[in-house]
Amino acid sequence: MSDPGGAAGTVSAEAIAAARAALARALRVVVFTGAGVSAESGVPTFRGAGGLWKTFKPEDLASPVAFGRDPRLVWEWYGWRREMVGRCRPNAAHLALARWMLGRAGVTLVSQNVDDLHERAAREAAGGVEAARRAEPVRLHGSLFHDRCTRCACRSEARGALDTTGIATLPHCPECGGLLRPDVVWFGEMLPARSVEAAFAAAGEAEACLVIGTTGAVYPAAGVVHTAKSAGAQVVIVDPGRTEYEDLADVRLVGPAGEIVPRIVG
Ligand code: BJW
Ligand code: ZN
Repeated sequence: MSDPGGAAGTVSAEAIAAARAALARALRVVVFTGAGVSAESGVPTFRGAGGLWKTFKPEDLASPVAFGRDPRLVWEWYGWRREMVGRCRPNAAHLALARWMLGRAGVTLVSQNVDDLHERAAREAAGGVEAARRAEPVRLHGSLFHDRCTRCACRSEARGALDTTGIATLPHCPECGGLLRPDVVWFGEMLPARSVEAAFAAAGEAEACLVIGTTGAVYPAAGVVHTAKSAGAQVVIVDPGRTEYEDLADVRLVGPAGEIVPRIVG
């Protein structure tokens, strides 16, 4: 493995050039993002210092069992996150990726994020909903801003402020009256089949794989990068910390996404 840029805290011009060259050479690119791409927008990551899972246990708040036991508590937590993330804005990394995808063919963005910041960046960069489509991500873990019915499974955009005073005030399905839940993927749940298919198909065809801000610890999503590597893709990692992909990386850019991503796709 050649590892230009691997030394912690340094991003050499050589490493940036290597990443740019790998992306420019590739006819097909898969970009795989995690919570770290949104860290500079103010969205907390999950693991590591300040991560959500340091303060909150997923089994208490982000699991089907927790929701069955106390939907009000789970909705309270998701209400708090919706408000916090709703105030955040796409950062330089989201925007650079969106502009890049609007300007070139052959890029599939696959995201584990539920914060909708890639979608908002796409709309901002494209100037409209329709034009934004080609810069939208394949979402593997759902969206904080969508609901799903626990009875009929229909999906809807979250509307209005949440009232978590009691079960009756929680959001209910406009179609069947069933209790709604956040449309995110909790541990032990299946990922949306079409998204998984699209993500792994893109990874299997990719000549370059750009990985931004994920520890690569959560499966099956993390397998996107392994699939791309097995298919012969050059793997470029942008992350200030260590990830599960150290052995796969052809180029490591150790630093924050908001600084590095615009330099490699701008
Ligand atoms: C920066 C930065 C800056 C900081 N710039 N970077 C195989 C082996 C072992 C276990 C399993 C397995 N296959 C499946 C499992 C079980 C499980 C799993 O993977 N567990 C592992 C943790 C061990 N997977 C599942 O349960 C999945 N479902 C499934 O497998 O279904 C099939 C099945 C069903 C039934 C029975 C058995 C199998 C579902 C996983 C759902 C994950 N859900 C969450 C929550 C979403 C909802 C919500 O937000 O409330 O998704 S968990 C959380 O982790 C979230 C994320 O999308 C996901 C990944 O986290 P991510 O993005 O990597 O964040 P961090 O915090 O880990 O990393 C941040 C990175 O950013 C770090 O590297 C920083 O350094 C970096 N960073 N600042 C750039 N400025
Ligand atoms: Zn319903």
